[in-house]
Amino acid sequence: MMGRRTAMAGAAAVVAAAGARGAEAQPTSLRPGFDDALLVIDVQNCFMPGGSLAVPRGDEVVPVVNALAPGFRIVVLTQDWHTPGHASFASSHSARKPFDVVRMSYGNQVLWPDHCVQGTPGAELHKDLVVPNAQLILRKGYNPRVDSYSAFLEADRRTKTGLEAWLKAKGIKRVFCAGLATDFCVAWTALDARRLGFEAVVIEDACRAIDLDGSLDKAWAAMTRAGVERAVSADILV
Ligand code: VGL
Ligand code: ZN
Repeated sequence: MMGRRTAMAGAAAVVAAAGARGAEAQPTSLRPGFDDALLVIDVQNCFMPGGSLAVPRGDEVVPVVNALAPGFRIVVLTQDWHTPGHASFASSHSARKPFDVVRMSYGNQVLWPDHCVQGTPGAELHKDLVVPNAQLILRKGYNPRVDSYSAFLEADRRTKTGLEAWLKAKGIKRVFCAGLATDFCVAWTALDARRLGFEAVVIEDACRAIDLDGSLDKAWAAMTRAGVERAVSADILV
Protein backbone atom coordinates (compact mmCIF):
# COMPACT_ATOMS: atom_id res chain seq x y z
CA MET A 1 0.00 0.00 0.00
CA MET A 2 1.29 3.46 -0.83
CA GLY A 3 2.30 5.39 2.29
CA ARG A 4 1.08 8.93 2.94
CA ARG A 5 4.45 10.49 2.04
CA THR A 6 4.58 8.67 -1.28
CA ALA A 7 1.04 9.73 -2.21
CA MET A 8 1.90 13.37 -1.42
CA ALA A 9 5.06 13.22 -3.51
CA GLY A 10 3.01 11.80 -6.38
CA ALA A 11 0.52 14.66 -6.12
CA ALA A 12 3.33 17.19 -6.09
CA ALA A 13 4.82 15.62 -9.22
CA VAL A 14 1.46 15.91 -11.02
CA VAL A 15 1.17 19.59 -10.04
CA ALA A 16 4.75 20.27 -11.18
CA ALA A 17 4.10 18.61 -14.55
CA ALA A 18 0.92 20.66 -15.04
CA GLY A 19 2.88 23.81 -14.19
CA ALA A 20 5.55 22.96 -16.74
CA ARG A 21 2.94 22.38 -19.43
CA GLY A 22 1.34 25.73 -18.58
CA ALA A 23 4.68 27.49 -18.95
CA GLU A 24 5.22 25.86 -22.34
CA ALA A 25 1.82 26.91 -23.64
CA GLN A 26 2.40 30.51 -22.59
CA PRO A 27 5.99 31.47 -23.39
CA THR A 28 5.47 35.20 -22.85
CA SER A 29 4.33 36.28 -19.42
CA LEU A 30 1.34 38.56 -19.20
CA ARG A 31 2.52 39.80 -15.82
CA PRO A 32 3.18 43.55 -16.15
CA GLY A 33 6.85 44.41 -15.85
CA PHE A 34 9.22 47.34 -16.35
CA ASP A 35 8.74 47.34 -20.16
CA ASP A 36 4.93 47.40 -20.05
CA ALA A 37 2.41 50.23 -20.15
CA LEU A 38 -1.34 50.24 -19.72
CA LEU A 39 -3.21 52.44 -22.21
CA VAL A 40 -6.70 53.34 -20.99
CA ILE A 41 -8.58 54.51 -24.06
CA ASP A 42 -11.43 57.06 -23.97
CA VAL A 43 -13.25 56.10 -20.75
CA GLN A 44 -15.37 59.25 -21.16
CA ASN A 45 -18.96 60.17 -20.39
CA CYS A 46 -20.10 60.44 -24.04
CA PHE A 47 -19.26 56.74 -24.51
CA MET A 48 -21.19 55.63 -21.42
CA PRO A 49 -24.82 54.41 -21.39
CA GLY A 50 -26.93 57.56 -21.80
CA GLY A 51 -24.08 59.38 -23.54
CA SER A 52 -24.27 60.83 -27.04
CA LEU A 53 -22.21 57.99 -28.56
CA ALA A 54 -23.07 55.32 -26.02
CA VAL A 55 -21.10 52.08 -26.11
CA PRO A 56 -23.31 49.26 -24.79
CA ARG A 57 -22.17 48.41 -21.22
CA GLY A 58 -19.29 50.84 -21.59
CA ASP A 59 -19.45 51.63 -17.87
CA GLU A 60 -18.51 48.03 -17.04
CA VAL A 61 -14.88 48.67 -17.99
CA VAL A 62 -14.39 51.14 -15.14
CA PRO A 63 -13.93 48.70 -12.22
CA VAL A 64 -11.80 46.42 -14.40
CA VAL A 65 -9.45 49.28 -15.33
CA ASN A 66 -9.33 50.45 -11.69
CA ALA A 67 -8.21 46.95 -10.65
CA LEU A 68 -5.60 46.61 -13.44
CA ALA A 69 -3.93 50.02 -13.27
CA PRO A 70 -2.05 49.67 -9.93
CA GLY A 71 -0.10 46.74 -11.42
CA PHE A 72 1.53 48.92 -14.09
CA ARG A 73 4.58 51.17 -13.73
CA ILE A 74 3.40 53.33 -16.63
CA VAL A 75 -0.26 54.19 -17.27
CA VAL A 76 -1.61 56.51 -19.97
CA LEU A 77 -5.20 57.75 -20.13
CA THR A 78 -6.55 59.07 -23.43
CA GLN A 79 -9.39 61.45 -24.15
CA ASP A 80 -11.17 61.86 -27.47
CA TRP A 81 -11.02 65.66 -27.65
CA HIS A 82 -12.90 67.14 -30.58
CA THR A 83 -13.42 70.74 -31.56
CA PRO A 84 -17.03 71.93 -31.85
CA GLY A 85 -18.18 71.20 -35.42
CA HIS A 86 -15.52 68.51 -35.85
CA ALA A 87 -15.34 66.89 -39.31
CA SER A 88 -16.19 63.47 -37.81
CA PHE A 89 -19.60 64.74 -36.65
CA ALA A 90 -22.60 64.04 -38.90
CA SER A 91 -23.94 67.46 -37.85
CA SER A 92 -21.01 69.09 -39.68
CA HIS A 93 -22.12 67.66 -43.05
CA SER A 94 -25.26 68.65 -44.91
CA ALA A 95 -27.75 65.85 -45.62
CA ARG A 96 -25.79 63.31 -43.57
CA LYS A 97 -26.84 61.34 -40.54
CA PRO A 98 -24.87 59.56 -37.82
CA PHE A 99 -23.18 56.33 -38.94
CA ASP A 100 -23.14 57.34 -42.62
CA VAL A 101 -19.72 56.86 -44.21
CA VAL A 102 -18.19 59.69 -46.25
CA ARG A 103 -15.02 60.08 -48.25
CA MET A 104 -12.56 62.52 -46.68
CA SER A 105 -9.15 63.65 -47.95
CA TYR A 106 -7.54 60.87 -45.87
CA GLY A 107 -10.00 58.07 -46.64
CA ASN A 108 -13.39 56.83 -45.49
CA GLN A 109 -14.81 58.36 -42.35
CA VAL A 110 -17.76 57.14 -40.29
CA LEU A 111 -19.86 60.12 -39.23
CA TRP A 112 -20.73 60.11 -35.54
CA PRO A 113 -23.17 61.93 -33.33
CA ASP A 114 -21.50 64.97 -31.73
CA HIS A 115 -19.32 63.63 -28.89
CA CYS A 116 -16.37 64.48 -26.63
CA VAL A 117 -16.29 68.19 -27.42
CA GLN A 118 -13.36 69.89 -25.70
CA GLY A 119 -14.16 71.14 -22.21
CA THR A 120 -17.71 69.73 -22.06
CA PRO A 121 -18.97 67.29 -19.37
CA GLY A 122 -19.31 64.59 -22.03
CA ALA A 123 -15.58 64.73 -22.68
CA GLU A 124 -14.68 64.20 -19.01
CA LEU A 125 -13.37 60.86 -17.82
CA HIS A 126 -15.95 58.69 -16.01
CA LYS A 127 -16.22 59.95 -12.44
CA ASP A 128 -15.58 56.47 -10.96
CA LEU A 129 -12.35 55.95 -12.90
CA VAL A 130 -9.66 55.99 -10.21
CA VAL A 131 -6.17 55.79 -11.66
CA PRO A 132 -3.97 58.09 -9.57
CA ASN A 133 -0.75 56.51 -10.84
CA ALA A 134 -1.43 57.54 -14.48
CA GLN A 135 1.44 59.78 -15.64
CA LEU A 136 0.02 61.03 -18.94
CA ILE A 137 -3.40 62.13 -20.15
CA LEU A 138 -3.20 62.24 -23.92
CA ARG A 139 -5.82 64.10 -25.93
CA LYS A 140 -6.47 63.27 -29.56
CA GLY A 141 -8.85 64.19 -32.38
CA TYR A 142 -8.43 67.94 -31.84
CA ASN A 143 -7.59 68.72 -35.47
CA PRO A 144 -10.96 70.05 -36.72
CA ARG A 145 -10.46 68.40 -40.16
CA VAL A 146 -8.94 65.05 -39.14
CA ASP A 147 -10.22 62.32 -36.82
CA SER A 148 -7.94 60.23 -34.60
CA TYR A 149 -9.17 56.86 -33.36
CA SER A 150 -5.58 55.86 -32.69
CA ALA A 151 -3.68 57.24 -29.72
CA PHE A 152 -0.52 57.17 -31.88
CA LEU A 153 -1.40 58.54 -35.35
CA GLU A 154 -4.23 60.69 -36.64
CA ALA A 155 -6.52 59.40 -39.40
CA ASP A 156 -4.28 61.00 -42.06
CA ARG A 157 -1.91 58.18 -40.94
CA ARG A 158 0.97 60.68 -40.79
CA THR A 159 0.43 63.13 -37.95
CA LYS A 160 1.90 61.80 -34.73
CA THR A 161 0.33 62.43 -31.34
CA GLY A 162 3.70 62.08 -29.61
CA LEU A 163 2.72 58.93 -27.71
CA GLU A 164 5.18 56.68 -29.55
CA ALA A 165 8.17 58.82 -28.60
CA TRP A 166 6.90 59.28 -25.05
CA LEU A 167 6.50 55.54 -24.46
CA LYS A 168 9.86 54.76 -26.06
CA ALA A 169 11.52 57.39 -23.87
CA LYS A 170 10.09 55.54 -20.87
CA GLY A 171 11.52 52.20 -22.03
CA ILE A 172 8.16 50.69 -22.98
CA LYS A 173 8.19 47.69 -25.31
CA ARG A 174 4.68 46.32 -24.80
CA VAL A 175 1.33 48.07 -24.42
CA PHE A 176 -1.78 46.63 -22.81
CA CYS A 177 -4.93 48.26 -24.18
CA ALA A 178 -8.22 48.75 -22.33
CA GLY A 179 -11.21 51.07 -22.68
CA LEU A 180 -13.61 52.16 -25.42
CA ALA A 181 -14.39 51.19 -27.99
CA THR A 182 -12.83 47.80 -28.79
CA ASP A 183 -13.57 48.06 -32.51
CA PHE A 184 -12.54 51.68 -33.02
CA CYS A 185 -10.14 53.54 -30.76
CA VAL A 186 -8.82 50.46 -28.92
CA ALA A 187 -8.27 48.47 -32.13
CA TRP A 188 -6.66 51.36 -34.04
CA THR A 189 -4.37 52.03 -31.09
CA ALA A 190 -3.33 48.37 -30.78
CA LEU A 191 -2.76 48.08 -34.55
CA ASP A 192 -0.62 51.23 -34.63
CA ALA A 193 1.32 49.97 -31.61
CA ARG A 194 2.27 46.88 -33.66
CA ARG A 195 3.21 49.01 -36.71
CA LEU A 196 5.42 51.14 -34.50
CA GLY A 197 7.28 48.16 -33.08
CA PHE A 198 5.55 47.56 -29.75
CA GLU A 199 4.07 44.30 -28.61
CA ALA A 200 0.36 44.78 -27.99
CA VAL A 201 -2.19 43.04 -25.81
CA VAL A 202 -5.92 43.86 -25.79
CA ILE A 203 -7.61 43.05 -22.47
CA GLU A 204 -10.98 41.91 -23.72
CA ASP A 205 -13.06 42.28 -20.55
CA ALA A 206 -11.56 45.73 -19.95
CA CYS A 207 -13.07 46.91 -23.28
CA ARG A 208 -16.54 47.22 -24.80
CA ALA A 209 -17.46 47.56 -28.50
CA ILE A 210 -19.75 49.72 -30.63
CA ASP A 211 -20.11 46.85 -33.17
CA LEU A 212 -21.32 48.70 -36.24
CA ASP A 213 -22.00 46.42 -39.27
CA GLY A 214 -19.58 43.70 -38.17
CA SER A 215 -16.89 46.13 -37.09
CA LEU A 216 -15.99 44.08 -34.01
CA ASP A 217 -15.28 40.86 -35.96
CA LYS A 218 -13.31 42.87 -38.53
CA ALA A 219 -11.30 44.56 -35.81
CA TRP A 220 -10.38 41.27 -34.12
CA ALA A 221 -9.42 39.73 -37.48
CA ALA A 222 -7.13 42.67 -38.25
CA MET A 223 -5.64 42.59 -34.76
CA THR A 224 -4.99 38.84 -34.93
CA ARG A 225 -3.28 39.26 -38.33
CA ALA A 226 -1.12 42.00 -36.89
CA GLY A 227 -0.01 39.90 -33.92
CA VAL A 228 -2.06 41.65 -31.24
CA GLU A 229 -2.53 39.30 -28.28
CA ARG A 230 -5.96 38.80 -26.77
CA ALA A 231 -6.11 38.46 -22.99
CA VAL A 232 -8.56 38.77 -20.13
CA SER A 233 -7.93 40.69 -16.92
CA ALA A 234 -7.74 37.48 -14.86
CA ASP A 235 -4.61 36.52 -16.89
CA ILE A 236 -2.94 39.74 -15.73
CA LEU A 237 -4.23 40.06 -12.18
CA VAL A 238 -2.48 36.88 -11.01
C1 VGL B 1 -14.43 56.50 -30.77
C2 VGL B 1 -15.89 56.76 -32.52
C3 VGL B 1 -15.61 58.10 -32.57
C4 VGL B 1 -13.79 55.57 -29.78
C5 VGL B 1 -14.13 57.85 -30.82
O1 VGL B 1 -13.33 56.04 -28.72
O2 VGL B 1 -13.75 54.35 -30.06
N1 VGL B 1 -15.29 55.96 -31.62
N2 VGL B 1 -14.73 58.63 -31.71
ZN1 ZN C 1 -14.39 60.70 -31.68
